Amino acid sequence: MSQDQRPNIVIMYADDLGFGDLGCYGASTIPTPHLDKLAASGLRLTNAYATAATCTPSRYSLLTGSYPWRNKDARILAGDAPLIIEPGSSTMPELLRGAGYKTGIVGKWHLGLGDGSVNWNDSIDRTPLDVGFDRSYIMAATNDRVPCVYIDQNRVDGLDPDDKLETCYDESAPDMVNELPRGKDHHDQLRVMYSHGHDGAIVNGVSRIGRQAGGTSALWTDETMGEVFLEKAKEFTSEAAQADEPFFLYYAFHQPHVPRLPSPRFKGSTEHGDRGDVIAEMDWCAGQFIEHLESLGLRDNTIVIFSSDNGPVLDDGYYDCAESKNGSHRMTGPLRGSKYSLFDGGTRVPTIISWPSQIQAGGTSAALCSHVDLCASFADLCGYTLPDGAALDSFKQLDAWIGKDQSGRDELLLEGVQGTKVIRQKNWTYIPPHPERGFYEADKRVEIGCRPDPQLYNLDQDLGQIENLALRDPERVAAMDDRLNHIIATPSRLPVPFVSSVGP
Ligand code: NG6
Ligand code: CA
Repeated sequence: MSQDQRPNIVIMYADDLGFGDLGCYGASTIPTPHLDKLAASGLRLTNAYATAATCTPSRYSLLTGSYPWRNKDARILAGDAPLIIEPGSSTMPELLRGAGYKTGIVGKWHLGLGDGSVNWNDSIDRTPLDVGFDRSYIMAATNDRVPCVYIDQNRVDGLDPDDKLETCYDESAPDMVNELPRGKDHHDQLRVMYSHGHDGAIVNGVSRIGRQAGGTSALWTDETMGEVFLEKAKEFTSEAAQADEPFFLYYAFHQPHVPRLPSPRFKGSTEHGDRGDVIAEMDWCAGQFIEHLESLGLRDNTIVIFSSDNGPVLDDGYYDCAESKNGSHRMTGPLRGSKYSLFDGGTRVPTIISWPSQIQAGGTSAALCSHVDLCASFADLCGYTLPDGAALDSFKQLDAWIGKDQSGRDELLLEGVQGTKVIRQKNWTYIPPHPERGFYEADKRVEIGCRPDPQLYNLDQDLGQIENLALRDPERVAAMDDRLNHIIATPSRLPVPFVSSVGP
């Protein structure tokens, strides 16, 4: 592709949005007109997967092109956890920057910061700026974890130098100076009660995971978070357009992750309470951003991908009526399982790609796609050669993503919660035996797909993964088990090992 034809690339990534949560994927009671329009302008993928059923592992794979278990630290991270991506490695933003793109991230990060202890009051080391982004406006982890502040480049945005910010994830550590009240001690100060975890620092009337002292000059307000990120995303895009450079933007929404606190504009806009309302809000943000691209004249040659980091969940730690108001809405459409699960509801996510100058409008494709392939696919698009040891599990799959190849991958691996794994080959899914763990939280009935016996499903005939065929097809089980273990042990693009010729 010639220099001046290089498309801009935008990845809009929802947090915990399910396969059935958008109108264009079958939701009839949550209005998502802007994302439906985006799908109508491009291609709707029905067989596309995030690599994991939780956030950090999934986002790690998206940005590095490696399966999450290649890095032992790719687990749901605390807000003060160290950066888990090696600075200077060939991440998606780094390779696009190498190909001349201006790169930006806005929104949820959750891949760690610093190298073990973060001083929030100074310039922060090891941020997105160290792994390929030119511009970064983020929250450190999740909207339910401290620190509840925005980070602009490598500084906490708006922090008064006299208002020292500290965080602590040790429940039993001594009180900190200026510590914010904790949910567990002050139920009277809570607007929404926690159901499990989430009994730490109270910010904006909602208690979070972790403890925070100070930083009150810089606290976020959940209800305006959508607009804050939208404005930053627009600002980045305008700047790139002015500089006349191609750009890559990773626009990582906080919706519909808990706590769900819609802006007044969307409060009460759906029949499903706050979960439905924040999905409608996210849809509006996506629509506003796309209109901005249009106003800059950039829509035709911009690849816009919209997807989600993992499947959906109703109660993820707060009594916010998501369960009681869900009604007949099916967050995962026809799929079994949800966030955390080895079943498809954990990882198969709505995935829309629009690129008006190249992709025919209104299509649907059942090509088997994994988010892990976007790294190698974009490298290919830009003529960038990935070095050995980079993007270990990423394949060039752009043709599948843009609807030119209807089959996509032959196989892929997926990660459930706590490192559990699944292999999908063509229309078959094999879940190896796992120690029985029917529930994720002690008091929470979340089906995560772990059983002590092998499970085999034929998705062509049984999309809902109901009928376990393992006993009827032991040969397929054995072959898929071998293949799963082989891929776990052998990344597709191994680094070249150093062999000393003179011995140890
Ligand atoms: C879990 C949290 C959940 C959510 C999740 C991360 C508890 C009991 N549960 O540990 O609320 O924050 O981590 O979600 O604290 S994710 O989408 O970022 O992976
Ligand atoms: Ca998530």
